[in-house]
Amino acid sequence: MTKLITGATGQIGSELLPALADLYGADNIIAVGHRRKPDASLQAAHYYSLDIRDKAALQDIVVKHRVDGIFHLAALLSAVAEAHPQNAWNINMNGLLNVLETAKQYQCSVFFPSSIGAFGPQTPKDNTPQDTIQRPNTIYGISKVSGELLCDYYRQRYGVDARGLRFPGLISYKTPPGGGTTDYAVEIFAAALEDGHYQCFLTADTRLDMMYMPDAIAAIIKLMQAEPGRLLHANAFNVTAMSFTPAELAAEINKHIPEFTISYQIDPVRQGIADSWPAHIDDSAARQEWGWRPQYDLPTMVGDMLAHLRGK
Ligand code: AKB
Repeated sequence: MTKLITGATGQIGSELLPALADLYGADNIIAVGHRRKPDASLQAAHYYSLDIRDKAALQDIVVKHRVDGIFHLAALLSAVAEAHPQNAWNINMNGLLNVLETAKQYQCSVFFPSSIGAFGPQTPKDNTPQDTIQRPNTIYGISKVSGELLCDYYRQRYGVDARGLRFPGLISYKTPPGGGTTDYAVEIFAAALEDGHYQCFLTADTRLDMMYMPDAIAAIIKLMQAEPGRLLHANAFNVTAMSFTPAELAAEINKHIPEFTISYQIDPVRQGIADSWPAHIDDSAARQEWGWRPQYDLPTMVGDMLAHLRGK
């Protein structure tokens, strides 16, 4: 079994890579990145610098290494996508199309990360159902809901085993996210430790779903290993682990760093994006169909983040 990861040096990729290397052996993992080269700790036996829009180059790698599974993580996040809508559409959609075409041609499974961004202002904000209205008003959200539909299409029309999750904001200490709306929930930790203060770009009461990275990695692996017969949805599963506001996160950090303070200077673009997203999604389909169960809640995540960042 050989697995290829696109976006391998990004926030999710840099932690999924060693997890897959443990599972399948480092020699059976192909890391594909664009901007950064993975460091030695990422255990990439095979690394290729590749623009995901280059289908021929992707297919050469898949054929050369007899890849049978593609974890397609390369994409622009919500805030950077809003700044460059054409690029976002081009990279997010044409990248996924190339991956699905390659999977169809060479019989690979596909993992595709969707997002809470695939919902929109008309979606119910609380206990957002698995199957509900999706009319996002951001280019990121439009690319994510289109990606979900494209995965469904390749599954139904060509039998491609395309599976996916709708991730909330992901919190991690190894690799920073790049250009997301939920990035505040990562930036706040380094700021708390280094400066004792964080200036947040969302309002104190903006409630969004979040997840700690170890749970996100476990979810990807568990979904991809799930018995296909158990999956009624297969693709675009709601998953969450906690839901909090910047004020609540700051209060939790205060339990460890009493002198830490937070202030608010709102970025209208990111606030507009956040306001269009749900506050708390219902992930019961993932729990029922493939046994999703997160390990970390707000207090355990904050304790673990601070311990790692302090080098404990
Ligand atoms: C972003 O903020 O863009 C991402 C996401 C929730 O999809 N973290």
